[in-house]
Amino acid sequence: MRTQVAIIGAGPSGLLLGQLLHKAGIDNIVVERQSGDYVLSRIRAGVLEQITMDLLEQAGVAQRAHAEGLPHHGIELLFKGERHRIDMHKLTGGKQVMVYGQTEVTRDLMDARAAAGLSTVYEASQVSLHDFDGTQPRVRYVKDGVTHEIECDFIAGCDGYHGVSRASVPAGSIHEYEKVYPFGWLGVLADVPPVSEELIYANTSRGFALCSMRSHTRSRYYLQVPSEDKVENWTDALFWEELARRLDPAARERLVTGPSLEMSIAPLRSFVAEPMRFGRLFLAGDAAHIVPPTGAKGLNLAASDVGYLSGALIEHYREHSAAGIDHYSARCLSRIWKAERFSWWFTSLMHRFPETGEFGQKIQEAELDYLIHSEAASTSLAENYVGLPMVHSN
Ligand code: RFL
Ligand code: PHB
Repeated sequence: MRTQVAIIGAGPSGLLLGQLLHKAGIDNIVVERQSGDYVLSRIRAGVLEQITMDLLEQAGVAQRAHAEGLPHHGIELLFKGERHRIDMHKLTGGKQVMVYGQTEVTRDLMDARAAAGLSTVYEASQVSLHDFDGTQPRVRYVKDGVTHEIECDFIAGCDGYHGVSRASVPAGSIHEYEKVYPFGWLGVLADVPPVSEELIYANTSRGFALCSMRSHTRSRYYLQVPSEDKVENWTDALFWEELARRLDPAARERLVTGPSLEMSIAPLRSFVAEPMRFGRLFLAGDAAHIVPPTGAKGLNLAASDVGYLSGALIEHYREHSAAGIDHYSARCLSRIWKAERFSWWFTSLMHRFPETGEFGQKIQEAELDYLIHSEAASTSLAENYVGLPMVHSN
């Protein structure tokens, strides 16, 4: 088999890259370890930046996100028992985010890929990457007991944090930066109306809570839990009881509970691997970096990486120029580190840290008080939350 770009991973970064390349007439094959249904069963991100929406549009898959997504102009910060609104729309000169689930983004991309008749190999095992330091890279995998090989010009490693792509790079060629937080997020998805029109980020003495949504009838809620906690320790009743305790009285009153459709715990981590290009192998999305979900940046960074990568590959094929390829890693990392900083800062501001005690809580409350009363500080939060621009020069 031969293709121009072999893409490892059918998560949002792999599928979006495939679609952007296809639109530009660049041939690609996606190789995914799991089944399509498994990929769609993972409940993850919910907030899309305008830049992500623009890329979905460029890929020709934004219709349903526009029709069914919920544009949000602000978020609410809850601390010391009261909610305060950050008007992102006003503070950023008219920007907004779109609340639309990652599962739906993935479904739209899968449908578009199938409709265009592009090849995707699901349930591929023993995926391995070869010769990306030369001019003729290859990807090998086993499907139904048979070994296959793809010859290609480039490999895009879009296979997430636990994927094979980053692991294929010689240890001496890559530098990894990591911070692990002493807590995780327990998430529940339920078919109940959201407690509020906008997302509520809550700092409480019992720990962080987030009220999010997928639609007017489907809610997504999260609770900060210790790293060692297990989902088996929780029931729906315990979850709703603890969430209610972390809300203000008015929200508690409005909270509608119901059976969970999904309950899981996600660990919180900050991670960056540098560089993101190794000869003819490019890393993109969670394969190269992880942010704690507090800033809602993971999927958005995956999209902007793929925006840069598709641009670079299009430049290579159309203009025979290596400029985009040569600048790929630096361009991505400049945006990634700013999102890493924002996600770390917002996580540090909103969560209970075991080691900081009452003093830490007082400092957080002082910063939150400053944040809601200072236009400079709330503008900084707003401009990061809606997403910093993609810069194309170096
Ligand atoms: P993914 O989604 O992990 O997809 C990688 C794909 O690669 C496959 N794979 C392999 N395929 C072939 N061979 C191998 N050896 C392979 N190894 C793995 C996997 O099966 C998978 O299908 O990475 P991608 O595409 O880079 O996308 C990244 C996003 O999924 C991630 O950043 C976001 O979900 C993060 N995130 C959020 N991001 C936002 O922008 N806004 C949010 O509101 C937001 N909320 C969240 C989040 C992540 C969460 N969790 C569970 C970590 C909330 C949560 C709770
Ligand atoms: C979500 O809806 O899953 C979500 C929203 C905002 C975040 C993280 C997750 O910051």
